[in-house]
Amino acid sequence: MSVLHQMHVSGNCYKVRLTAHQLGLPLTSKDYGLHDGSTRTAEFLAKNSNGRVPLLELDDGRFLAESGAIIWYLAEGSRLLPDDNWGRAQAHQWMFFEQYSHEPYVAVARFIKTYGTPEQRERRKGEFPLLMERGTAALGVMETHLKKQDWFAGGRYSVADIALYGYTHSADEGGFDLSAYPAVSGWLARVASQPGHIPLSQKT
Ligand SMILES: N[C@@H](CCC(=O)N[C@@H](CS)C(=O)NCC(=O)O)C(=O)O
Repeated sequence: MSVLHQMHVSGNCYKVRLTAHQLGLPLTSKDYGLHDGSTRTAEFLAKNSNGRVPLLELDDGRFLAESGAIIWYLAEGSRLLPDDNWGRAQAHQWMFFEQYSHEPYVAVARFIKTYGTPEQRERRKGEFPLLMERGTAALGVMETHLKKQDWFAGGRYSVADIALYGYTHSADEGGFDLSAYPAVSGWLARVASQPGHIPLSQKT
């Protein structure tokens, strides 16, 4: 069975658990601490030289890093990938958007505000104006899209929705007010009502 190396509260790791659960793919997990440097040990760096989770360990000993790459790999051949080339290109568009314009702000604000140590919160409080400005911009881009369409790519629920759901649904933990985004809020409810949905708190 594949092993998900993870930090349980991480939205990036949740994307993988959610995808696997919705596709009925068995997964076991190995948990790492948020503040103990356990993804930076020589043993872990031999598995992923980037020192980060999620990291998927396949039965044959191969390792795959990066949440977007992992959920795409798991979803290959399933309903969670759009059918045609244009739909898949749209999925990539939104997954790259998530990694460059959304996650670095929405997820980092959440980490510092809700999961940071008191020392981290104090040391990094100067980052908040930029995190809030850029995170708010990303939520605005999502709102504009979702006013016109129910899903991000291919006309139905896909890995692009899972990638964006990971940190959008928990954006309030970063200090973002989701009530200001009615189309995003409607989409969050649609995602949560998909078959096989699990909350972030659920273990594999
Ligand atoms: N782009 C990566 C980001 C991975 C990432 O930032 N992982 C964090 C947890 S969410 C981590 O492993 N942090 C531990 C560290 O940097 O030492 C992805 O989408 O998987």
